[in-house]
Amino acid sequence: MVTVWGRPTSLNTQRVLWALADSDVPYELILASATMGPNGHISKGGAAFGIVNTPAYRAMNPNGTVPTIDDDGFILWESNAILMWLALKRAPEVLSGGDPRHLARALQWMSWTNERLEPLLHTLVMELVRLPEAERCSQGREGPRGDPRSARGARGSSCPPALRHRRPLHHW
Ligand SMILES: N[C@@H](CCC(=O)N[C@@H](CS)C(=O)NCC(=O)O)C(=O)O
Repeated sequence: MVTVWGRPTSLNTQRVLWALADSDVPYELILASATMGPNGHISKGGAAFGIVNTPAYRAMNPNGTVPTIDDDGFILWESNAILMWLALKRAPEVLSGGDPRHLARALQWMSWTNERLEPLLHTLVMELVRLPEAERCSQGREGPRGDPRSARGARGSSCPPALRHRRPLHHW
């Protein structure tokens, strides 16, 4: 049995749950988050699932992020590392076809998304969905209202990196 701490609205949790389901590995999901709860993001006034700031959780995952897994006593965090673990240990035939080239190719794209794609996606979700409008960089917190890319020069350091400079979003 694998125990997963996470939340269903987390992309990083979802990829782990997806791999477990595809591999028919029995698992238990414990809802955990500092930012989301049963009624959505805490910025909307709801309570978070919690757990991630407890000493017991921090002892497993000092980042306080989700997901974290416990696989028969083996604790692991970082979703892509968890996927590698599952592919190597739990379901090599299903998740890699037993071919190291498939694993290497998967690692290539997972590294690319970590490095290049997800920081920008995070910025978009925060700016377009989660932050109250008054707190968005695109709404004048650090510059003129409207498209953040229309601002002249560099933005303040509290804006996400992707919004700090006039840099087209497709420039990855
Ligand atoms: N690189 C990490 C990112 C972990 C992460 O930032 N997870 C987000 C959810 S997608 C999180 O913990 N958010 C804060 C929270 O929900 O408390 C991974 O792939 O596991």
